[in-house]
Amino acid sequence: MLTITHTQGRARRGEFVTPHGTVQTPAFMNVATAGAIRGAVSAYDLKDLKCQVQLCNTYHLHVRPGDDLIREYGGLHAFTGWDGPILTDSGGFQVFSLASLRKIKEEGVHFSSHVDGRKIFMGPEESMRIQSNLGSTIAMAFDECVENPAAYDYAAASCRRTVRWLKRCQAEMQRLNHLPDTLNKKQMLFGINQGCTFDDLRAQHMQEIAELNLDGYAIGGLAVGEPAEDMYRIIDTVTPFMPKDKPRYLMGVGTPVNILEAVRRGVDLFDCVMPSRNGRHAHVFTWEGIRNLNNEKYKLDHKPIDEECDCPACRRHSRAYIRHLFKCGEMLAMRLCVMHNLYFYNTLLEKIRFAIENAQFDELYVKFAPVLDKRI
Ligand code: PRF
Ligand code: ZN
Repeated sequence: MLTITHTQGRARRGEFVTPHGTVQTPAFMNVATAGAIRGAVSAYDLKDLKCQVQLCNTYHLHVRPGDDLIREYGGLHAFTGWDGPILTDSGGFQVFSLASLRKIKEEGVHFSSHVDGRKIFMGPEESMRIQSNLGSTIAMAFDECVENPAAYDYAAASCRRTVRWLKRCQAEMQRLNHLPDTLNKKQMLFGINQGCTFDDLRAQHMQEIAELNLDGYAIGGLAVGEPAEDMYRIIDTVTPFMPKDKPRYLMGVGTPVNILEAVRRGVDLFDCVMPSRNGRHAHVFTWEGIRNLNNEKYKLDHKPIDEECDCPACRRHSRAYIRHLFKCGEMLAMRLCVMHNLYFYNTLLEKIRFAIENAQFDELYVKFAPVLDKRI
């Protein structure tokens, strides 16, 4: 259940109660694909970075170290040392983006592992069993994320199958949550809307899955190469059919401006590799725009990454020092920039929440939408 405490236009400020704690929404979920945020950031850093939710991956953890091992260990919370909410993505997207020799059938997907080429089968039931072994707070439904651009007929047939898969996910999760030795008997299930860039498919699919009374609803299949305008249009198309009292999650999005645009259209949850991936490449987000710390102009710059930021990196270190660490290939360079970027994203969402509470979201949007994605 999501309790909406404030709204401004279509933007929502809410509280999402989970068995592992309450998430203040809108929220950013921090990507820890294989159980760790890439860039040497540990679970003990997460609270300092204002992280609320960790996102891990069914496919990666199934391939290595194996969900059986994690279950035997005591689940993903014990394994990673994070006791807050964990969302696991179903593998649907990763199977389509990473695995090779893929064969999609009604029962599921046959593919080869990206690690060792081993043949794997994953369908809705397998994905739910793996996520149940991981004991995550929220499991995502097993879907097909169709590549962009797609033919209409293929997209339509894929949508039909994703609905059938979702019903199988729901039945399997209900069965697993009632077994006596299940790790998290209150595991939640989110459905995923698909339909490529076709508005009629998107709307119809969302109406169908909204009837299933799931714990939350995601918009998938976006940020896969389509123009941002298409993404915003599809959000406008599907949100009217999304239940008001359930969280709305835009998967794999995005830049700070994408997030502002989506919140304005009524989205509550986000995840993206951008803060960690960009940080590892010396690209840092600031309230003035995006800097590249490799740039010569920072070589004697005493200022922190962002003058307004009080993250662990900005409290102590200068642009000149971090630039030097990158030049020397020191791991600390990545760690500092990833920490700063995650802090920046979580602070952006905090500012968004505060603005909606105080009916100031329009001002926040006007102030930041023109600058945050710019390179400076
Ligand atoms: N499906 C799943 N995970 C995802 C996506 C999707 O469509 C996306 C799309 N950007 C990111 N992660 N299961
Ligand atoms: Zn900082």
